[in-house]
Amino acid sequence: MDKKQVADILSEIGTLLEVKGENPFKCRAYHAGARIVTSLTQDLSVLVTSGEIRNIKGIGDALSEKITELVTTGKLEYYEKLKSSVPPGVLQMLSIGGIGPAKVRVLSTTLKIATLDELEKACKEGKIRSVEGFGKKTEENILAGLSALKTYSARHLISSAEPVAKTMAAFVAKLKGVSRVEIAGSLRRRAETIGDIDILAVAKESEAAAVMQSFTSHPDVERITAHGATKSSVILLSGISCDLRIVNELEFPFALNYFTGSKEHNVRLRSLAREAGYSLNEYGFSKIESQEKRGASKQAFRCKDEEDIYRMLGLAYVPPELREDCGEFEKAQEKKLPQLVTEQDIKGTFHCHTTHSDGAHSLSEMANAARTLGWQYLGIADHSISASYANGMTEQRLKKQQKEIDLLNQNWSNFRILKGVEVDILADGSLDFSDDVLAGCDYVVASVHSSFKMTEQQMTERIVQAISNRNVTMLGHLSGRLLLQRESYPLNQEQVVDAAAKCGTIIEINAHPTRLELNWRMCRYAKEKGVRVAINPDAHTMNGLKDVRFGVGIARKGWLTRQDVLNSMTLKEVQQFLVRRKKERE
Ligand code: DGT
Ligand code: CA
Ligand code: CA
Ligand code: ZN
Repeated sequence: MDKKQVADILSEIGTLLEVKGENPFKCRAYHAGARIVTSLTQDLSVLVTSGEIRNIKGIGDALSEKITELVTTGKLEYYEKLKSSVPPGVLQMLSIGGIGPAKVRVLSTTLKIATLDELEKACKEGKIRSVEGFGKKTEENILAGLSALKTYSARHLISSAEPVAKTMAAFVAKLKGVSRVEIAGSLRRRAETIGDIDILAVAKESEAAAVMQSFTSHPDVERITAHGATKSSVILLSGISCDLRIVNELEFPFALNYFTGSKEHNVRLRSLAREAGYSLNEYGFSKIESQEKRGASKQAFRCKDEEDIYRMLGLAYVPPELREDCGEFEKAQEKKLPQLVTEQDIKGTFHCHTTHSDGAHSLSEMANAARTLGWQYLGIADHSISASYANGMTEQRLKKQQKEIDLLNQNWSNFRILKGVEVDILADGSLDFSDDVLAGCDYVVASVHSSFKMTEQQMTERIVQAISNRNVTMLGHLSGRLLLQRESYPLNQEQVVDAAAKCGTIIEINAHPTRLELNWRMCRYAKEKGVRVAINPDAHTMNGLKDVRFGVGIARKGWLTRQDVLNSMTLKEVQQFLVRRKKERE
């Protein structure tokens, strides 16, 4: 378990204790412990093994024991027990924006509210406002929070859905009689968020029932919502639903194509098939005979894979990411689909954090993790001074970091840490570091982190002004949206892209699974305007570097090729590019 995971659990314990009405000092100790763990510069497992964790200021015996158990076993009995002592409905109430643990406690004790439905009812009946310390405003906040929860909890981040899908698919693949397994649906199309997981398997007919039985009795299954011979659906403990469909070998390509979707793509593909005199569905492909004879004397065509299906219709193979009925059919007809960027094209990245601001790992830890991924460079862009919540650096601290980078860079001949910084775009569009300091960096990422409440025009002008600064190399997370949490601030994204095109500014695809923007639709607009993108994980941990792959998914979904993506340059090319760009903007 890494620092972040440990810190999250400690702070959850603090919250649970608050809900249970425990001594406030005890609650605060856990929240404080979480903050201390996050900001530790040393390796947590070393501190635990050596027992030094006990001597850290603010971490007493109770906390150090719990941290030790978490780090060594990956679990904590105290936490599991505490969690199970709070009714599930009350836990859910904590995930609503608009009420904190203290209020949840009051509602569950005075009004005996134990589920979200009861909470909604109490709000609508105006019962909440009668409780001391609550008002009409709180009622409205709770209702708004509930409605957001409903919209959002129906979908999942790709980072939560993907590992679950892989586990279930690997489980099915090992079952007797199963010869093929593929994850289909929105996950295969690399959508921004995932409704449910769709798994498709080829199994011997004689084993299909047993396969379904094993699938529905997997230990991660919380509830079975459908159990059939060819299709079953379950809700997993993680809250994500998962469908399994079993087909035979011949049906597989058609089923894979159908269940990959999107629905809109399927509809178009079927109608193209129909125009060509074929009938296409999830089981096969056949020549349309006369209306009455359909089904009876179907002449079925074999397709060995999805490529075959597209070929039969005179189309180039359409990669799953492009199957959104957004122009892919026209290009596939002309055989002019782009050669999409791949994970193997990625040679490094640009927007990562270290312990110099709010990252969990040191410069050298991050660099070594990047080298392990086979990268040639790692761009570090820690926060600037205004990001005080994120331990933003002063100009002096940035200079100190750069010296440290110079020293580290002497260690390698084929790898470099690039010296970047993530500067805050202030409300008036200016940046919080001086031009001199920015000019001393290899590159500069500029991002909005505060003052979201502006009109669309103000926000657009603010960002356009920032990226027009000649020291700014790239724009960070364009719209500020957080998937399943927060909408974008009002912004005319096209205008910003137009401005970026004019000054040659790069726009990042922030690959953090909660951001994933430039969104894929805007990627296409950016490409049209000649704006290059950089795929940035915004990593705060070594593991976070791997998020780049989600960004590659978005880039592919946005029709981008390796030429459109800065990270596909080699170290040498990137260094030359950055120097040249500086000269051009002088
Ligand atoms: P999701 O789960 O909301 O993230 O999105 P999908 O695309 O995975 O949708 P899902 O799980 O409902 O269905 C999987 C695929 O099955 C979908 O992408 C296309 C196909 N499909 C489902 N329902 C229909 C339909 O009514 N018509 C057609 N043509 N295809 C459908
Ligand atoms: Ca799905
Ligand atoms: Ca589904
Ligand atoms: Zn960042």
